[in-house]
Amino acid sequence: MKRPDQVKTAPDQGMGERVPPGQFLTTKFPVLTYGSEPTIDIDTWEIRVFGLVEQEITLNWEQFSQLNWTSTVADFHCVTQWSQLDNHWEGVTFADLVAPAGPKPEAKFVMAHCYGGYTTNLPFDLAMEEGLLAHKQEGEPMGASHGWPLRLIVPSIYGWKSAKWINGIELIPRDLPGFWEQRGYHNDGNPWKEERFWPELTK
Ligand SMILES: Nc1nc2c(c(=O)[nH]1)N[C@H]1C(S)=C(S)[C@@H](COP(=O)(O)O)O[C@H]1N2
Ligand SMILES: [Mo]
Repeated sequence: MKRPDQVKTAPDQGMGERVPPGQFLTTKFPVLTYGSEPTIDIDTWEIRVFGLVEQEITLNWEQFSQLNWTSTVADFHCVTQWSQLDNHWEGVTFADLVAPAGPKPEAKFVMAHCYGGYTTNLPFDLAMEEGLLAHKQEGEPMGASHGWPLRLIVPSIYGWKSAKWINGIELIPRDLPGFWEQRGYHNDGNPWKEERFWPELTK
């Protein structure tokens, strides 16, 4: 991918083509959470797929565990300027999770809902292409502060779209802003275009 010209870039750390403009590499995975961490009991944990679907589904942890699991390696870019490369995630693709619900053709966007009330929005096609519902990080169940037992991972957009403690996937016809998108973050969050905050705020 090409960097836009004229943008301020982080110092070259030898990974130039993989580090978006204005980002710095880190080797540990920082925790970034707004507000307090939700407490989750795996026995009552659920995830629900609803909205523009043929049939709403709700899975408990045992049912989720029986889906088709897969692993991926991906980079992660937080809008607060850290990037971490080559993270290993294991879980179920967004596409595999929503398939049994039967997404309707009118489903164009996704609102991700989380324990604790956090939300974030993204295009349905993007979620279908690269979304992963991850349980394991670097081969181990992820830490509570990283979203245990399940978080969304969408590597090509900023990390705030990677909803931790996810418990709902709502398919919607028109785009709506999630938690940070209502509070000044860019709607789309493409790190290669530095879509960090509302254009009005960065002029
Ligand atoms: N539920 C929830 N998900 C969230 C957040 C949050 O505050 N609550 N923070 C987001 C932000 S801004 C980032 S950068 C990543 C950070 O993930 P990490 O804490 O595992 O590094 O989670 C995202 N997902
Ligand atoms: Mo972030």
